[in-house]
Amino acid sequence: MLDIERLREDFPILHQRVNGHRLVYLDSAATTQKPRGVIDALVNYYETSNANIHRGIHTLAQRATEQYEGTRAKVARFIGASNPEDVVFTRNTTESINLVAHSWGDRFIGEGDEIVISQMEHHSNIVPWQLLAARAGAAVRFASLTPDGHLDVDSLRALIGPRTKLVSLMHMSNVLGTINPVAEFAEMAHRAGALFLLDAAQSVPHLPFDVRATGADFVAFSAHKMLGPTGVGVLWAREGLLEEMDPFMGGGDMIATVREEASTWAEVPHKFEAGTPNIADVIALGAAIEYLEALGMDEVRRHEVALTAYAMDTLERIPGLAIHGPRDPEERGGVVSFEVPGVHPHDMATIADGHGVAIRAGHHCAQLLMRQLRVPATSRASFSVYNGEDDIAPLVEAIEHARKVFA
Ligand code: C6P
Repeated sequence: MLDIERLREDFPILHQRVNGHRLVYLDSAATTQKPRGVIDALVNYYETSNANIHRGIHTLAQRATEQYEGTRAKVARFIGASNPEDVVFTRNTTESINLVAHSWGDRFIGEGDEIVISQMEHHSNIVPWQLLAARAGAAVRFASLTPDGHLDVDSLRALIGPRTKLVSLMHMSNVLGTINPVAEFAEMAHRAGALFLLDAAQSVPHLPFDVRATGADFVAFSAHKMLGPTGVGVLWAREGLLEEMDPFMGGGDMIATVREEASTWAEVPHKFEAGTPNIADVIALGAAIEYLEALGMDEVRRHEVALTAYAMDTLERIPGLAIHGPRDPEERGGVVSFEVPGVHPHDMATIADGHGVAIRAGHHCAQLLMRQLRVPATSRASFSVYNGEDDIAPLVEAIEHARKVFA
């Protein structure tokens, strides 16, 4: 069992009062807080090792390169990938997906081809495909949802056919919490000869993740949602795929030779990392991974399932309150989107802030899903390792306060 009291000691930001109350941070699906080890890794890098990588012969450059490439190996280990060379560092999940849309999509998607996604997706797994479809004369198809917040498997199956070149779906919904049976979806894509991209922005940080078990060809996620710094994303690709793809951006570090007539590319993954990368933050992602590994991802998942179950049981006792997404906490992650009758989510979040409780309100970059739910926005509480049952009572107090104000 996670020792939450002790664990909170590792997160300096949590030791403050907001609007006169203990800070209760329930917005980890947007971005997580950072443990001391991650902050120290950033400071330590700048104090002891700051240098550009892959270029210098001097000691600092070698040290920085070793630490940067060391994180690539840690990422591979964390997601069960056998080759660190299949891991590309980007800025975030959004950039990882855009990289695939350009470097793979512009080469392999053509007129009349189809890309299958779902109405559950985050905008970063919708818009890059719409842009690609417009460039290529292809079409984007949308699988629908069931009333209880699952992806409708029959609708997905019906959409996947001979024209399908790519199926791109999220692993865990940032609004409903739904965990999709992605291995099944990957198999459906592969049977049709299509590739499968997995948006793992909300899953890699919260559950034991084995890239082989997902069946995915591409996996995208962000460091800042897994206790790491902002400005670093990951794209993993099945062995051999990166070699077949064109570069995303051109510049330093991604070339083998540059001639007036033409240039040639560096080996993967460097072919996809043009220019000086976000060295310090990549190194600090390594510290975040070590922190999560020390906790144990099985423990992290167990903790979040128990906390989600407790939060749902408690919130459901509030008259009229409705929770979106699957009822079974085992089928979802630590994300609880809810409606308080008569209270707009933005008012709910403002009142919660007055109680020191940070929740998110809005469409959560999922406007297609909002339309399916027939709401303009939701209030959302989302959890990470530092949240405990004692964070739920302040949320309930804030909801009760909002109900009185808007009664
Ligand atoms: N969701 C949320 O509050 P970036 O911004 O590129 O790091 O991650 C994008 C992204 C992609 N997929 C899913 C499933 C996500 O949840 C997110 C980010 C945040 O829900 C910010 S909108």
